[in-house]
Amino acid sequence: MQKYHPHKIEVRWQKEWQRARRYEPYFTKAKKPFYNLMMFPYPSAEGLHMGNMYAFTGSDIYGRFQRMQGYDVFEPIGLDGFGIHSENYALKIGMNPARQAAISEKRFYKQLELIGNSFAWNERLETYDPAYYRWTQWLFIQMFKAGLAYRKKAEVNWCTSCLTVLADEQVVGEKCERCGSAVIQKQLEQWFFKITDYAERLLKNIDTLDWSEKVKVAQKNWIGKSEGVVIKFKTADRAKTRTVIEVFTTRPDTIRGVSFIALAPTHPLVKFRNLKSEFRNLKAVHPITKKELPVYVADYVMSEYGTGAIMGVPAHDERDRAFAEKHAIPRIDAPLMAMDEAIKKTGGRKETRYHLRDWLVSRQRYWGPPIPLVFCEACKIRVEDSRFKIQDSLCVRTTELSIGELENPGWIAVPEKDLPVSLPIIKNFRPTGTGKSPLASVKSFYETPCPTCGGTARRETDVSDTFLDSSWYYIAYLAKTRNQKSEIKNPFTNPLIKKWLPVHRYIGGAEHSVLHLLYARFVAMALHDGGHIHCEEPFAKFRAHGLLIKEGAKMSKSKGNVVNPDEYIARLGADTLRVYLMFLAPFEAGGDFRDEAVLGVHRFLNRVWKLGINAKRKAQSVKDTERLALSDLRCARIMHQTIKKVTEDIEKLHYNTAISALMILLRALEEGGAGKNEIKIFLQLLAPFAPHITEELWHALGEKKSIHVSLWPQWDAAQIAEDTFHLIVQINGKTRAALSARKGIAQETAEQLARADETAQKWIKEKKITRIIFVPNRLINFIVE
Ligand code: ANZ
Ligand code: ZN
Repeated sequence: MQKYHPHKIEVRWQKEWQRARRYEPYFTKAKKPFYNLMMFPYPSAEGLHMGNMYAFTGSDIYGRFQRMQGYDVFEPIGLDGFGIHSENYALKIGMNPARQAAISEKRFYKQLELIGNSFAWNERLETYDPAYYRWTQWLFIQMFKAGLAYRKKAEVNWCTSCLTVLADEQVVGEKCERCGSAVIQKQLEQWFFKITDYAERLLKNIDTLDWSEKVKVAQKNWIGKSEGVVIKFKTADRAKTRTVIEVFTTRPDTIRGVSFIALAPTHPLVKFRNLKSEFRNLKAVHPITKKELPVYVADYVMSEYGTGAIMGVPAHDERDRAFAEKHAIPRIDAPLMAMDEAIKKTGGRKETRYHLRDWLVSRQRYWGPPIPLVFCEACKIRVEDSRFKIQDSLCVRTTELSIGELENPGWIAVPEKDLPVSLPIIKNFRPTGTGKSPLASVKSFYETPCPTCGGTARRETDVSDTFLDSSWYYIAYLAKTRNQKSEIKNPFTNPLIKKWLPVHRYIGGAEHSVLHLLYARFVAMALHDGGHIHCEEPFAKFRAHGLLIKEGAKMSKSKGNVVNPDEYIARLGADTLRVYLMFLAPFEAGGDFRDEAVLGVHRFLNRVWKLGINAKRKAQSVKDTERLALSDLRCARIMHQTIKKVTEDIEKLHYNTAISALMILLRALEEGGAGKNEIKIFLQLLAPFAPHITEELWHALGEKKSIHVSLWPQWDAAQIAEDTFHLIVQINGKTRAALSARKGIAQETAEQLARADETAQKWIKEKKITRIIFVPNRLINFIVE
């Protein structure tokens, strides 16, 4: 008998699927489009690791399942190859990131081919491809023109190892999200996107999304809406001019307990006064008691939140208490005040604040899309001039200037026809650490004529954040499709967007909850408002997969426990590895990778192989009847139960229990001497998990079309119900039919059922029945002449 050799069949099928464009939907004509997206990987140095494969397989199973439900599934793949991660690796090995990218790309795609996913290879993309980042730059320009990009000097996060600024979302516990090094604060002038303008919408829409609950909660917390009150405290400083300190509080009812005021270190008043020590003299007046309160500068007050100043209530607030104890400030245990009264008496105004900060998008690094803006001194003067004019005449827009150009005098967008602003290949791409990008020392790059006045201008030399690249890639995939009438010039005006977006199902890591998943939502909203796309939420359904761990620890390079899928695939085949990974635990829970257990799954597939090949041999010798054979009937219930279970489990991403159900069914089929039909159904149910072996056996059993476009089996509820049994109908002791019947029926009812059945009828018709043998809950046998 032919043995199971995965490496022989897997690559052959992968080639065949690609040749037949099996997984390329007909984009324009698709009747039931289903966009099955998974977060694209950044090509790390080690190549695809087992964690990637875990995520991709889980997403692919769902895609394959939907395809068999008759959907036109689009499952694209690409590489998120720009950014610090790739650049850090290139630095380590001393190779230009562009050259390194070409090498990683080849390797990654090869590995991605071997895992047997139903990728639409034709639409693959790489974010560092100039044809791609040209549109990332275009997107930047739209943000700029719409007034959603601005330049500001601010206290920003600075990674001491990556030597660049980071967005708040990229700082995890005061460490860099990418490299784990310490993050410090630096005053730098940077580009920001006004994501805060969208805080309320980003928050409100969350309730309409079918997303993993933990991701929704994380986004809500990150946006951090607070309904509070701003209260004014006058200063009682006799020497200097009197000023007012505004504090933001969510507990105005504690107003009587206020015993001090604290300012953030960068509060304007601190800067104005310059010397911290001077503050000992500064006092504020309590708006109700009129008592004088000391004013402090405290690190725990954040400059970017609320008003950057707080009222200290040691009696009710933990941090205030700690601070008061340290500085020997009295604690006042006064009764709470009715809210309304507190607001009235203090003259406070209600305000809503969000913790969300604007998205810092510039990076002082090399490996990213140059920010497509130019700075011109001459134009700056002109714009500032026209700004005054606009203010003077109160006219809304008298000039040709975009909001971005008006709000950032001197900054001009590179004209669309001049995109992309190409990233030059340079020798010294090492981060400088000076707060400037390496491009700032490449004269041939930054020297450029001003697009508006033609004078000498200077290009922006920072590049944009990688998260801008990945904020729109799901739109980009649709622009690379075949079978459109004309070539897509602008991916954002692609007619396919309407048909295929929002993404129907998105799968990825929960670590992107407040990074990619928030940025992509924001960018979609901005694009929607700009009239570019019809939907403002990009991902209708999102599920976070679990993490793959190894012997209890998260797989990571630093722990040295990263497992590479290649060797397993070479040894046991992709199908074994796929089924094994999905068998570990529910997909959303993650699992613990253990070597020994892989072999168990391999044995399971070997048995599947045996069953299929044996059935093929039998099929050649014995004529396969369409009716269920007597021995198969024992399998019928479990068969239908399994169809139901696997269908429902896949829908819930409970792949592990679907696989165990298939293991039980396999045992039943082995013992019951299953017919070809049952084996085929079994193969269909297994197909999303193990696409190669099932395709091979499917064809061995005589099928001509791919199993992956066959229709998913349906279960018969009557067959599953525990109170039914298969009534065997015999004529002269020969089985002619099997009917589903309720347990405990009397002979009379059984007779009626049998006579009503078409097949049985044929045998009884016009015959004289001499005797009827009835075995309750089993059979009815007509003895005829
Ligand atoms: C008095 C008070 C009494 C407060 C009390 C809390 C409890 P959320 O819910 O996060 O919005 N706060 C305001 N601005 C701050 C800043 N820039 N940095 C640090 N803390 C700040 O928190 C609002 C509360 O956080 C505010 O209400 C203020 O302290 C503090 F028993 O005012 B509260
Ligand atoms: Zn100019």
